[in-house]
Amino acid sequence: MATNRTFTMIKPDAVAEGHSGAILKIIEEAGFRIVALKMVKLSKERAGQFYEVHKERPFYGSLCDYMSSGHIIAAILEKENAVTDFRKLIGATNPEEAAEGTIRKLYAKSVESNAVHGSDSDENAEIEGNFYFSNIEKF
Ligand code: 3AN
Repeated sequence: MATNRTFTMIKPDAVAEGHSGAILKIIEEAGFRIVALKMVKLSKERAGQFYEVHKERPFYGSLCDYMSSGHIIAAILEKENAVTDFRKLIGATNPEEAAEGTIRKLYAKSVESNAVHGSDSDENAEIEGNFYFSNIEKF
């Protein structure tokens, strides 16, 4: 069953360069309601846990270094069709392939430093939300 929720992170370089406000504005203007939000700095180990599914991929070590290199903003978002609509709003993983007007087209620098994360399924949205927020049902 669709939960109408997704999970996002604004990644370290986008936060450090001061794009958080602009990115959150795009998200809200696209009709997403922010139901939980916090700024955190992950340890490399914690970043590794979040991206555990990618641990066999060649970019895993570099991804964990990058995601623990500075503060990130984690948020749970609500909207009908949240997962699918948010993936459309952020654009392709590789910014060179991201559609005009998408968050990654605007702010991503590379396939790794791609500005934002968006869950790829309802199931992962719940798992990822629970990674950062406890008792997410209450939000
Ligand atoms: P998405 O975030 O679009 O769902 P995934 O789940 O395939 O993409 O990858 C998770 C994260 O791993 C990406 N957001 C990106 O930061 C990094 N990543 C993915 N593919 C590569 C790659 N080929 N080289 C370096 N980093 C990558």
